[in-house]
Amino acid sequence: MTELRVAVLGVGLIGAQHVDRIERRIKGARLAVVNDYVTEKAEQVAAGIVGCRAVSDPLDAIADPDVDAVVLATPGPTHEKQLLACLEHGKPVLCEKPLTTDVATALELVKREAELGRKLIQVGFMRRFDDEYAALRAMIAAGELGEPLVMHCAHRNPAVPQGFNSEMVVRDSLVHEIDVARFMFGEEITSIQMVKPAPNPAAPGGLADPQIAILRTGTGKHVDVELFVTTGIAYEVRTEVVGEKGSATIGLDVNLVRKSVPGAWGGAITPSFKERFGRAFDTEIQRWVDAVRRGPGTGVYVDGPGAWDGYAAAAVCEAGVESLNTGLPVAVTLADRDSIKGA
Ligand code: ISE
Repeated sequence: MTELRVAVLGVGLIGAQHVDRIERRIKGARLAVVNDYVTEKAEQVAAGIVGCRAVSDPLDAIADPDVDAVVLATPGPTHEKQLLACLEHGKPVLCEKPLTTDVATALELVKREAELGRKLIQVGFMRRFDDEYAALRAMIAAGELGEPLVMHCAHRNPAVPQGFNSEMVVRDSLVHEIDVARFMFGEEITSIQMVKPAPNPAAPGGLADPQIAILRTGTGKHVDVELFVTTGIAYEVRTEVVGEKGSATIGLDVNLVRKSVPGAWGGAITPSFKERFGRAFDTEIQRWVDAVRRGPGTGVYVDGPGAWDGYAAAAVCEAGVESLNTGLPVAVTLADRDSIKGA
């Protein structure tokens, strides 16, 4: 295939970053179409890119004959319709999380894609493409930690946008560790409990922060996550896996360690997910573009987490939100994957 012609739908925070990376760093792809619910914003982006047009209706952008593949960075509630349109037109799609905002529609998408017999949907769990996460995964897979048993995670943000509420801590933030736990352990999550400790006095009203998540996997492995999204300090995302033969930690931000101030030492910490995961996003999009270009020969248009992973994460989030309200552990029940041929 010649250069992949990509449509980016949604040019807000993350969509604009994808536009920039496709324009500047990704090989084998170019931007053909952009879309946003604020039409002028899309027009402004398109005006700066040779060969790129703004299309005001997202479904028209997907159907556009000049578009080979789609990046969805639109608000979650619009994903279901847009993903169905991608399947209908046979267009490979990289969809930022969430797959959809409820479990039933997420499962429906899994089934629809399976019926097509082609893997067209990739979900944007970018941490899987980060060098440190990939190294930890490889270490576990090689048996270097023996049987992995426990995972401790911290997910701290300096601040969140206005209107970010307690439920969003589960659906927008914890969702990453849910995917990481499934990725590292290679098992589904079977229960989740959310705990709300004494709140940060600086957190806005309506936001329970910090929160602690306790997850259990199919074979009884334990995962705990501290979520603290109003630290005022930095973007800190750490994961420690403890196994039969030792432990390993990633996300310590240990790059340059400075000892140039008398009586002190230190280094730099990332201010936001853009700096922490920028390279992971580049790798994710490059590998997706490469997979899509190979797709006609392989029938596989993804290289990374797919629709099932998006569905499984949505199911755990749904149970997490229920637990947030009751404080009790909530069981996660997934559909029988083996009964959905091709899922
Ligand atoms: C945001 O949506 C993200 O995906 C970030 O990676 C995460 O750290 C943040 O908490 C979310 O709000």
